[in-house]
Amino acid sequence: MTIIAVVLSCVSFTNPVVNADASDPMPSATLVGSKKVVMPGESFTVKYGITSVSSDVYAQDITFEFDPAVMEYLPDSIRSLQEGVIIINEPSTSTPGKLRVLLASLGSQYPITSDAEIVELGFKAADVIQDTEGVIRLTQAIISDSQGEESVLQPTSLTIQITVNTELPGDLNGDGKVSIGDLGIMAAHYGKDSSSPDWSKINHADLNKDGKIDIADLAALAKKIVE
Ligand SMILES: [Ca+2]
Ligand SMILES: [Ca+2]
Repeated sequence: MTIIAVVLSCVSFTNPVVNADASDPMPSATLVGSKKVVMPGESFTVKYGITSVSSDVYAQDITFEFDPAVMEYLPDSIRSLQEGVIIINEPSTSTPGKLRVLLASLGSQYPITSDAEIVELGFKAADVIQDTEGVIRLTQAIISDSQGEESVLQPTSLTIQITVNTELPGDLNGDGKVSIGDLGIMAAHYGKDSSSPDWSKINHADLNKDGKIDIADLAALAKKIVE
């Protein structure tokens, strides 16, 4: 009797992982705001930078766009954050909502060779009357190396939330206006005073700040409603 042993040999083929050229990522632009949330009329700054550059950068042509009804660029606020890199033009504000900036390195000792924050610009939120989102878009960014080889950066954008302070006297429900809804809240707390357990939550209905919610507050609120 012959025992035939069949040896199955399992050969596993390991597929080499095809690396999508991760060593050469696309050069990109970055925008970072000094604040995420501002109040109407408040100033803030935005920093423009580049990441993943593959060759030395000597010149840059960048264009920012934003809604001029929501924010404005503060003239003369732009400044370089890199030694030896200058802003050649004070960006024109003649086209509202659009800024084009040209940057250049001053000689072969000042190229940008790695991730860097390059310029800072000042903006001011408009006096909006309701919460608004302001978006600053980098719509075009072209960089050049020493050989005149141009590269287009991936566009990017930055969103700034403009939040209206609703501390309007008499606006008890926080909807930005004084109306009958506020009177409803006040009426529900009528007669309460500083000894009431929930006073800290409702004392904004004490319009004349005398420590009690009474007919004088109702009358004051009624006057604001019909004004
Ligand atoms: Ca209200
Ligand atoms: Ca009162």
